[in-house]
Amino acid sequence: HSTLKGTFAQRSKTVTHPLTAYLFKLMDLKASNLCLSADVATARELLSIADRVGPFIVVLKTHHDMVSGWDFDSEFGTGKKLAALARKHGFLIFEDRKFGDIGNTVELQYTSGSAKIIEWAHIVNVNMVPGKASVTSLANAAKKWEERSRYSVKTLVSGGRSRDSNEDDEDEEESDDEADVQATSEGRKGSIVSVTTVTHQYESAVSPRLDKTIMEEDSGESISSFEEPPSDRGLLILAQMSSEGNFMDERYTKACVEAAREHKDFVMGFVSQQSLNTLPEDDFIHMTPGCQLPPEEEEEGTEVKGDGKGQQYNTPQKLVGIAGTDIVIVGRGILKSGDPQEEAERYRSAAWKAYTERVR
Ligand code: S5P
Repeated sequence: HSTLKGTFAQRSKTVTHPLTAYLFKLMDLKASNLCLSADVATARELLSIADRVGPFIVVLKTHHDMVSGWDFDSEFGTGKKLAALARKHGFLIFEDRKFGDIGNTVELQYTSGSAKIIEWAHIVNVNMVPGKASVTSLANAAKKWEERSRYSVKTLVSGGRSRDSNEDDEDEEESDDEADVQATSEGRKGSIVSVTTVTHQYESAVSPRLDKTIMEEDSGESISSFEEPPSDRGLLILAQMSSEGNFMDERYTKACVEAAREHKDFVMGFVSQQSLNTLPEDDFIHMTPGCQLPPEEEEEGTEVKGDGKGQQYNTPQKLVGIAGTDIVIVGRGILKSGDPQEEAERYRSAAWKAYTERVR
């Protein structure tokens, strides 16, 4: 399939989903096709590892429900702090929630509750066992949210230019969009105000104040030059699993691909063990967990064993080079090493080498 030979830069120009296009660009810019599975115990560790490993990755995968001390505050909580780090280093946040219920339930789990996953996670995934309706419902929920969040409501100030009190540092990029919006709508506090400017709520919510806090804790580095991600949300369908004896057979995987093709504006691709692009027009992105490298001192190509709890591992070379996945997802391989930063670089480099050799 052509996507196996296409470079990420090329694919970023032709792919339908704006978030996938952004991600491909990021991968090309950072020379990385690595996702860290940040399976850590506390919110403090999560933010710390995200900041340290951020430069080497393009996606940070979370399981928010295994993290203790997660702060659910919608403005200054863990989700928003992660979002600020995502902007600083240039990566997307993927909440590995594996939604798996009837449409109505998954929609509420995605948008409501304490976690309000849709607010801070660019990407989520679904376990499609209950049927395609779960994908449709998540797609509808995302659409509604995106429509609402594309327009951040500002109070009208004289002269037509408006500002939010906490966005004083914001640069003035929005003027292009201004003409598009001349509506009145419900303001945040329930009052009717004129909408005069458009910003991504997602970005404005990551207030400059918060960015600064994180910057100051760091070495005073300025915010990275990575373009802001689009406000679109994306879904990955869990089409194949890495675990021993899983029940995702070929027929099931095929149904996942069909569902993806039916929702190309929301489904970015798959969590799978291989590339599932088969039709000429398919350009889904694939992320693959169950990835480890043999220890540095051992020779290249050594088999990597599982974790004794059903997890099975393959090397980046095999997953990217042979099976044709785009991004490898690595958790304990990086987290349990003595120097996670150095180890992340070792994985980045190995996965990137497998990619460059594949497209050569
Ligand atoms: O098939 C799968 C799908 C996922 S999302 N197999 C997996 O292991 N995962 C997730 O990837 C799993 O939940 C964990 O967060 C990560 C793998 O972690 P590691 O420590 O084994 O690399």
